[in-house]
Amino acid sequence: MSSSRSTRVAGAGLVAALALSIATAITPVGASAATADPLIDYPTFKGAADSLDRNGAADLIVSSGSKVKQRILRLTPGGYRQSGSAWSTTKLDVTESFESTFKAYLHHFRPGADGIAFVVQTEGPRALGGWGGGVGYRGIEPSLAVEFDTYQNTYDPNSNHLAVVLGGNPNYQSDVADSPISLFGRPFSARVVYDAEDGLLRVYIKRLSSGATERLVLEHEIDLAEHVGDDAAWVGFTASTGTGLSKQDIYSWTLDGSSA
Ligand SMILES: [Ca+2]
Repeated sequence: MSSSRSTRVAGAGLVAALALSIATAITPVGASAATADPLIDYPTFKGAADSLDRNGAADLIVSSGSKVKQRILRLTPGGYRQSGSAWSTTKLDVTESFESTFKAYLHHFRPGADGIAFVVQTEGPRALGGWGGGVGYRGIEPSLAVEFDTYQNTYDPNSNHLAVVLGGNPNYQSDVADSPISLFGRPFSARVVYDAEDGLLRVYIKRLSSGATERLVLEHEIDLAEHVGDDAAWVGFTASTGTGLSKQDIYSWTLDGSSA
């Protein structure tokens, strides 16, 4: 690769940006904070080993950045043809509304591949899907995946998009939209909100820099309990790499909802 020097320079900037975003995250939350305790709450992934089932390439590690050292969920460690998944041992009642917020950082080699997904599924705590364009959820069924896709497969619009995918088949996107921010190379925050009463799923994304605005990217009508065939579902993340590869990290995760 001819760009090792510029990659190193950019990398130093990214570590600083990430340090800033983590520091920002420690400040008290605003008026929108829920009054009840979250059902799932990982400000970091310290102590998560017993409450998070990991499969494939996924692991809990201490991030090796020079300025940020904390326990994170690394879904893929940056090898070829990897897939990883992680599911909370706390099952979610999908007949009720919920809100899931997480911070992710997809980085390492350019171009990035293949991306991550926030997944609700009823296959089980060992569910693990295909590598490459499968984003770690291909074949997990029944499932709802909200994917953050950094690699353009033949069925994808581009290499920086979000999609709602049902039934574990990324070849068919129920809804798809360009990401308003770069998914690769900079940390971002995403929020998936399900309104059970209206049967509406909304996906928001935000850069982790000061003054960044959160954007609504996807809005999808779905009866989630009917789709996954049960009131109780596993919830978590998947990711994959292929011939392109990334380190794909979740730094924090909070879910407000009802226990199944
Ligand atoms: Ca893709």
